[in-house]
Amino acid sequence: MKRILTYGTFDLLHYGHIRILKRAKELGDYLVVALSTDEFNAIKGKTAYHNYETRKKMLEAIRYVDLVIPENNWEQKVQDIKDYKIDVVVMGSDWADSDKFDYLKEYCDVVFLERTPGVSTTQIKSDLQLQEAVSGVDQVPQT
Ligand code: C2G
Repeated sequence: MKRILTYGTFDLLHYGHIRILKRAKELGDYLVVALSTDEFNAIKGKTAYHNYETRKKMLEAIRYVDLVIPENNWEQKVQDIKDYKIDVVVMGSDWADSDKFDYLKEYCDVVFLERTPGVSTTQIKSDLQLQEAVSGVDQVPQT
C-alpha cells in the first residue's frame, strides 16, 4: 500500500483543494491530510474562516481523503512520515522552492503538483468583500 501525505489549511474548500487531493490520491492508495490547526494558522499568519473541527469534517467527507491529522507546527513532518509510514509527500507547486519540504527527500519522495490557477481562499474572501461593498452602495436609499 502506497501512502501519501499532504499539508494545508483547506479553508473555504474550493476546487483547487479538491484537485490537489484527487491528484495526490492518484499517486497511491491511502491519503493522509495534515490539517493546520487554528493555533498553527496563527503562526503561519493566517486566520481561517472555518475552525479546525469544521475544516476537518469537510476534508473527511472527501472521497480521496483517508485520514486527517493535525498539523501543529513546521517541525512535525519527519515524525509524521515515520508515524504514518509515508511513501510520498505531495504539495502544490507554490511550495516547490520553499525550504519547508525539500529536506524531506531524505525520508520519502516529495512531489509538487501544479497549483490550480485562478482560485484561492484569499481571492474568494476579497471577491466576497467587494461584492458586499458594491451591493451595499446599491442599497443606499434613493433620495
Ligand atoms: N492549492 C492548489 N491550488 C490552489 C490553491 C491551493 O493546488 N488554487 C494547494 C496548495 O498548493 C497546498 C494545498 O492546496 O498544497 C492547501 O493549500 P492551503 O490550504 O492554502 O495550504 P497552505 O496555506 O499552503 O498550507 O506546512 C504546509 C502548510 O500547512 C501548507
